Amino acid sequence: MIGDRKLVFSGVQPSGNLTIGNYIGAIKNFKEFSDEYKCFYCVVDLHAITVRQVPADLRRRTYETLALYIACGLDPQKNTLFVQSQVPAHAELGWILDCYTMFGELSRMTQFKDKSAKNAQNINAGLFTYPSLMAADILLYQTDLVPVGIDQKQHLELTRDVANRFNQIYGDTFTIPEGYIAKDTMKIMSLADPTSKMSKSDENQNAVVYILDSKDDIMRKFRRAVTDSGSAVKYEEGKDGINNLMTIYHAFTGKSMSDIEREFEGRGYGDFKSAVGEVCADGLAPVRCEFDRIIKDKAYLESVMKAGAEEAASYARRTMSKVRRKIGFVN
Ligand code: ATP
Ligand code: LTN
Repeated sequence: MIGDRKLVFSGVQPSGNLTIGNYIGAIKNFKEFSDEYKCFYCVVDLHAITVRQVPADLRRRTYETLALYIACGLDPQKNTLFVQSQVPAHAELGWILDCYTMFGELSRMTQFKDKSAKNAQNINAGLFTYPSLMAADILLYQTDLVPVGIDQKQHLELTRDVANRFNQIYGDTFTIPEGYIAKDTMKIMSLADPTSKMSKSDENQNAVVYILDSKDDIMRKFRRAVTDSGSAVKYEEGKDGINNLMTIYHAFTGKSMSDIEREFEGRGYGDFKSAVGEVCADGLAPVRCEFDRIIKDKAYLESVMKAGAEEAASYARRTMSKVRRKIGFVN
């Protein structure tokens, strides 16, 4: 809480080109909080290096992720937009919270299991302790609300557990955060395999629609999207492919599932896939246009980063001095 305003924190890794999963599940919702809440939106580059990154690509994507935040409507005057590694308190509190997070807890994290399977040659300690760094991100700012996709629910629960544990040992130190998971759009699935999450690090380019894809690419990817053998546009258990397309259509049009069913009654999957492509491409066109403009202005982006990091650091400092004192570090 800041005065009587609640505090919102969320982050996106600059680990690849952002997808419509990131957009619908997370970023698109961020700006809804800007008017009422004090919002911190972070580019979490420390998290991104848990998977090996090419340095030049990481740097470029850090600028791009920040530019996308702004292109998606996050006004840097109203929101604190910053880069995680530019506020050293994240790493500092991350280490401290490592010491209050149990090996067994971290071993149960499904993201760790998934990523270890995908990166068998680089199962590093950072990949394992990723959730305590995420807890540090959130707890540093005394966050009330964390908007994320459903895949992050387990990490949020761990954050709450660690915060409660710390508070129990040392007395009230951290606000216990709540997740904000938009129910109807919480998980956008891969277009090639609708049983798995659409993920920016997927190697199959056709499985993923990127926010910055051209209209032609978007249309082509939706036309090729895997669906089941039926033909009616109907939201039903087990029809993962069509359910996913309906969720995406809903996200861009605001129409309910039953309205969508009515709209496409008697029309086949082909028609529907083209319609999803259209609303998605049209919905993203203004974002792409803004992005193209903003990304050219490095100096502007750097000024946003700098102001953001300074403001974030000043909030973080307050929590850190409390934490340091409670633990028994000499000031
Ligand atoms: P990676 O593939 O590198 O693990 P990612 O695509 O899962 O990345 P993150 O940067 O880890 O993306 O996630 C940023 C935010 O986007 C998180 O809040 C996450 O829950 C949300 N998100 C990511 N993918 C999806 C998806 N397919 N559907 C809904 N939300 C998503
Ligand atoms: N773990 C998240 C990214 C992330 C995050 C955060 C989200 C890092 N720190 C703090 C919300 C709050 C992910 O993989 N999507």
